[in-house]
Amino acid sequence: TLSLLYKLKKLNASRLAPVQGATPTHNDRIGLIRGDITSLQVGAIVNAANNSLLGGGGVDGAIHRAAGPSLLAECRTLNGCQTGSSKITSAYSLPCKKVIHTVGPIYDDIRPDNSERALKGCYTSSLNLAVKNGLKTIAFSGISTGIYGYPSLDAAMVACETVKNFLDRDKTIDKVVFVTFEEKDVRAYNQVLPRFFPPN
Ligand code: AR6
Repeated sequence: TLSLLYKLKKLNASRLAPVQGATPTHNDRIGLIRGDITSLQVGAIVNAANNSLLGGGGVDGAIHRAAGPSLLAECRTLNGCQTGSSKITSAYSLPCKKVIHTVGPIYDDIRPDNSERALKGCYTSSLNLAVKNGLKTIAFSGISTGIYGYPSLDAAMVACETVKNFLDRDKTIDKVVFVTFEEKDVRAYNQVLPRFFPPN
């Protein structure tokens, strides 16, 4: 019976998931995947950028490489972006429709409240841009959890809480996918997700 339940659950998850290019799990409105965000055929992928919006390492570098040089050309016209805010561009060679560039905080362990406020701003401003642009599915990279040093568990709490508050009020977004890359972030999301979103 257990294995049958498991198979049914998997079948159900794949039927409900509107995201191509990965197998998101969790429930019908929330996905968690470990993998390459550049391969997702979603409405928008969210890039962990810096204030210049002119590219960098980590996921930012991967997104610019996969999108091609036209992305950088468009980013040059945007005059940067403030920490905790987001800007949207075309996706060029990427399979998603748009790229939302958000600037996470460099984690400040003396003033963690400031970091938290900025990180919340990243999630809220990105979701607002998705809604404004009529995008139904959005995939977030682990903003600030790489080079910017935000502790994974704290960042996952902020991500889940902010997304939950948003989705409770918004009815236009079909699915939010959290994309993890490193094991530490997979563990953090597996711990935090069920506290905010009931699994299917
Ligand atoms: N593909 C997918 N995810 C990745 C990749 C990749 N190739 N590399 C890292 N991650 P980070 P930040 C995950 O460092 O901490 C850039 O230089 C990583 O495991 O990319 O916000 C920008 O230009 C982590 O979960 O971004 C900024 O200067 C998440 O992506 C600065 O880094 C974010 O890690 C931003 O730092």
